[in-house]
Order: sequence, then structure tokens, then C-alpha cells
Amino acid sequence: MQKHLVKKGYIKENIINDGNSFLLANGHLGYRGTLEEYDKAQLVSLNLVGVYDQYQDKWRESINLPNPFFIKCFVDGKEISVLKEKPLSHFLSLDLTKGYLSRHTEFSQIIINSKRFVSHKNDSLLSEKYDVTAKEDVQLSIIFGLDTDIYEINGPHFQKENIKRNKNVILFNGMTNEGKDLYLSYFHNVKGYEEYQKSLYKKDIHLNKGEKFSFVIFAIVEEERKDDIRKITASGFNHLLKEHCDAFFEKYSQAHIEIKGDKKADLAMRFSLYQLLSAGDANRCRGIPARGCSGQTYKGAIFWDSEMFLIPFYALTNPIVARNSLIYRINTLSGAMAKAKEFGYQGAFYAWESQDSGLEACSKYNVTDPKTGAPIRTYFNEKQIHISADIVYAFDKYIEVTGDSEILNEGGLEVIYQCALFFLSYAKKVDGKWHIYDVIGPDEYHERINDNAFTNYLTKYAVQTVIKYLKDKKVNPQSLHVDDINKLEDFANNLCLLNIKDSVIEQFDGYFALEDVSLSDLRKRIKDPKEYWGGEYGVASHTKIIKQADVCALIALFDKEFNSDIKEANFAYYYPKTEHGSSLSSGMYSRLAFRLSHVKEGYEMFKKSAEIDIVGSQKIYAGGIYIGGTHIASSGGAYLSLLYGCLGFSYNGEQIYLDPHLPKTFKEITMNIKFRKKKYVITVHKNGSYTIKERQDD
Ligand code: IFM
Repeated sequence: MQKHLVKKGYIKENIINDGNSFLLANGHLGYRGTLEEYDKAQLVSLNLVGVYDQYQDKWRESINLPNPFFIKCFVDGKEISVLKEKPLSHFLSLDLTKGYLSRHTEFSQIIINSKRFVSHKNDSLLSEKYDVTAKEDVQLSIIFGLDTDIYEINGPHFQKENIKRNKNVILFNGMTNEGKDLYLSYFHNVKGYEEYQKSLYKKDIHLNKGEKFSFVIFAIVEEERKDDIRKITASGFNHLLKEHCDAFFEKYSQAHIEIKGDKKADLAMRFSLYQLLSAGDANRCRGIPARGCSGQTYKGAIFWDSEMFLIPFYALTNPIVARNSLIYRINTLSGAMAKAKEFGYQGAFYAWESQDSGLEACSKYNVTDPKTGAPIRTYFNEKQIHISADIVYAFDKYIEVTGDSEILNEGGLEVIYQCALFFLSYAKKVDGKWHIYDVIGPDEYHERINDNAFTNYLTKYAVQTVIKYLKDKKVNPQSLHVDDINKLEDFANNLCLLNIKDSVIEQFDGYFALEDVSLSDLRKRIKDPKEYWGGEYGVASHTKIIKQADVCALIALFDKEFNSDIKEANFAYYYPKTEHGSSLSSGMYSRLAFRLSHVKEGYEMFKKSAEIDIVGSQKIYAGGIYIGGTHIASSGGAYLSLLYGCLGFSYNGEQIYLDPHLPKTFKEITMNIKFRKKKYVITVHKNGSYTIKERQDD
């Protein structure tokens, strides 16, 4: 079993992707996998998840803090850096089960080694140990400290900065444009240093051949000033690293997966697991952004990715994280209700891009023309209404998997009820049938369409779910005005659902009449590689080419509700028409393909989804807007495809079932899950036989 992601050799072109691959995070903080000699040009960032700020009229986004791991080495006054010369050897190694990163870089005169972690024990802490070993006698100078020249997409976010240095401790206090104070304490253990510029230090030292100079750095990020960093870190680097590794390994163990017989798939899945475990916050109810903890892309906002790709993973592995993400939706209900009101609807219209208050962060012009920079009107915020149904889906699935229906009494029922009311007010009844006009489905290239199959089906399911819980004796709907129950029933019974022709579900009303062009021919029409394919003038908008799984996502999610003819026909029809321009696509197609025993396609899409941030295959521009970072929903999609698709996991009440379709290369798969408060280890063998055993590991 390969426990490390290792990349050998230095490739400048991979700087951005390596920043994603080697991200360290704990749900609260994220530190990109960049090297010590890098600065904002290489997208170094220490991202604080869930705290947002707006600078002037730019997009409001999450905050990046000064970089505590900034270190530059000089030998005889000459800078030694991968940016200046190709190293003789170089590797990065990420421990995927313990969550720390090691670096080794050899130059002609010195060797640099470092080890760093973002703590899963104390989630305000990050730390690094840095060594320089001389290969010959050298006069070494090291400049290190807090780099306050922050990489920001829509900043600057600190209107005031106060930096106090007291010997080897720096206290950075920044006040955001919105008036929030944030603190970063920095502490190093170098002896005999000089103070250098505003927040940097310099150390000059002569090293004889073979001698090593090492030091450690600690940083603590706080929203309120608490203890002295020297006190918090008094136990030292090794002890704090061990505490962190133990805490991370405990999380890993609860979610452990091993795929025997296929090393690449095994590594890719463990990498995805690492990304997912790193992004979950067990301590706060802030929601998990679409780009995890990897930076400010997509404004650090929470999308439907959370409900459809992440919460179902955490519910099975670390339910507190799933619960926190749902509580976040409870806490932001007022924002969703304000949004509904703003657009003239009732109930809760959740933000397409949701931040701390739940108000809509998605702008009307969410992409730009890559050539001219001109903003392009998009309707994601106003029309991607399936978000409110996705939230109901996540509550329902969380409750089914964990048994925790108490969450409904803590505000969950109010949330899902308000979502149902929103749909009632959005839909229109024409000739006895309810229709949902003017929406965008998961395929974002086709805007303002009518009766999108995914949206309508999810909405019906959401409304039926609300009715189910309103009638459930265990749940207490007293605080709600449930007079609308008859209306809800009428809506669910008479909603226009699926238009099926030759077993193919029409993605939306009028889709079948669009131009039938192949993906390769459509690509020939593109003038700029960064060009946006959707919206009014996009190349795909008037064709059948879709951005991501839409009808097939619906079938993958509600696998048991569609017969095999429908599944086959839709997979065959939509798969070649899908660009997979969104990283959310492959996981859904993979899940459906496995259920259809199209193991080859299932496997290919699974691998694509799981290794997305190892290989860096995804688009990083939507028009002119940078959309890079880690693709955590893709990691979640890979997990769900493996469990629900490949292993055919399903349940009925307390009972678990499997129906595996394994790729040829898989000799055995083991997955640890939690289900209804019990822990299980599932083992599936090559011949399809399996065991589901209860685990007693604590
Ligand atoms: O939520 C997704 C959407 O489905 C496609 N564009 C990117 C968003 C964030 O991941």
C-alpha cells in the first residue's frame, strides 16, 4: 500500500499544480504545497477558510494571510533557489495517512530538507522544520520570516496591518476591509540572527562540508488573541508533529481504503481521501468551499458540491463534519430567505455561491472574455435553483446513513420546509401540471431552460422528503405552518417530470432540437483555449454538447429508480456529448457506468476523478477567470463512485447491501465506513464475493 504521494524532479511548469497536490490543510487553514523560496508569483497562500472580506467593489472572498514559511538561502551572496537554477535532485513527498509534507532539494553546494504540517490536533497551528546541509565549506546566509506581500485574487484584504516584533516572535495583526481583526503569531528558534526588513530575519553562518544548520518555525492563526505562541509550542516540533500525525491518522483509519492489485488506482484514491480528510472541519460549522482549503478561487464559497459530493462522504466516515456542514446551512437560512425575497419568491432560495451569512456571493457576471476582459452575463445565481433541492437531499441522506434525525429538530426541518416553499413559489401550474421554467441545471452551458429533468426530479424528491418528515412522529414540526401540506402534495403529484424518447430522458424542454455536433467538431470552433463555452454566445449553448453530467447525474443518484434500458440509453447518449468541463462530471459518470457493468468506462472516469489534482488535468480558466485549486468534489465523486458504483453499496434501514462490479485490475478492495453509529470494514474480492464486518477499533 503506497502511503506517500511523491513527485521527483523539479518542473517549473508544475508549480501551480504542485501547490494543489501537496496542499496541507485541516478544514480551518490551508497551506498550498509551494516551496519556501516562493512568493506570491508562485501562488503561495495560507488560506483562512470561512472568513471573508470585500475590497472596494471587487468580489468578496476568503482571506489569505502572510506566509510564515518564507525562507531564502544564499551561498557567498548568491541566491540558491529552484527558481534560479535547476537542482541536481528534488522531490516532494506527502504522507497521505499522517498528513505532513517533506521536501528534499540538492544543489551543487547545499542540500535543503524540510518537513511541515498544518495541525489536526490544534487547528490554529502550522509548523515547519528546515535544514541546510553543506556539501562543501560554505558561507551561508538565510533570510526568513513572515512574508506579508500576500497573494490575493481580489485583495488587498487588510486595510490596516500592525507588525510587532519581539526578538524571535512576530505578532501580525491585520484588520480587514470589513473591520475584522485577524492575528498571526510567528516564532522561530534560530540563535544568533539579525533583524532584517520589517518582518524578516537574517542568519549568517559558516558551514563546513557535511555540517547541517536546522531550525523550526511555528505559526498560530487566531481570530481572537489568546496565548503566547511560545507557550503553545513549548513541547517542540517533534512532539507537535507527532500529536498532529496521530490525530490525522485516526481520521484516516476511520475512512481507510485499500485497492489491491492496482497501485495507481490505490494511490489516487488514497490521495482523494487525504484531500477530503484535510478539508473537513470538525470544530466549526462553516461549510466546505468548492476548492477546499486551497485558496480564494470561487471566492472561497460553498456550492452544491458540498451537498452532493462531500456531505455523503463525511456522513460515512466522519459524521461530525457532515453535521457541521448541514448546521452551516441551518445557520445561513436567513440569507437564503433574504435571497428568495429579493427575487420575489417565498421560502429559502440558497445561494449558488454561499459565504458566511448565506447571502448570494455569485455575481451576475461570473466569467469574463479571456481576450477583452469584458464581463459575460451568467445566470448561475438566479437560476441554478436545484441548490435548494440538493440541500434537502443532503439532509435526507445524512439522516439515512447516520440515523441522526435530531438535526431536524435543531433547525433542519425548518430549512427543508422553507426549501419546499421556495419551489412552490418558483414553479407554475399550467393546465393542471406544475412546471419549473427558466432554470439552469447541473450543465451550466445551457442557461434559462425549462423543465430541466435533474432539477424537476430533485425538486419532486425534495418536496416528498419534506412531506415525509412533516408527517414523521419523531420530528417536531410544531414551529412550522404546515397548512401548505396539501399544496406540497399536489405539487409532488403533478410536477412535470421526464420527457423520454427512445428511453433517452430529454435534458430539458427543447434539448432534442438543438444542433447535434460532436465534441471534437465543437472544439474546432473555439478561438481561444480559455474561452467560455456557455452563456448566450458560448460555442456549446446552441448545441447538444453539455458541460457536465446532468441527466446521468440524476440517474447515478437515484440508481434504483431507473430501469436498465433507461440507464443504458442515457449513458450511451450523453457520455459522448459531455465535455467534462467541470470536475464534478467524471465521478457521476463513473458511478453510473459501474452500475451498468461498463467497468472500463467506470474505471477510467473513477481514475480521472480521483487523480485530478495529482495530474492537474482540469481547466484552470472559465473565460478569463482563474478557477484553479484543489477539486475536492472530484475527490468526493471518486469516493462515492467506488462505494456506490463499483461496490454497489446500498442500504435499507439498518441493513447494508453490496453488488460489486470490479475492474479487472482490482484484486481486492477494503473500505472502512461508519453506518448508523456502527463501524464496518467492507472487503470485496476479485470474484465478487465479499464480507461486511463490524469493527471494534476503539
Ligand atoms: O458547483 C460547480 C458547478 O457544478 C460547475 N462549476 C464549478 C462549480 C464549483 O465546483
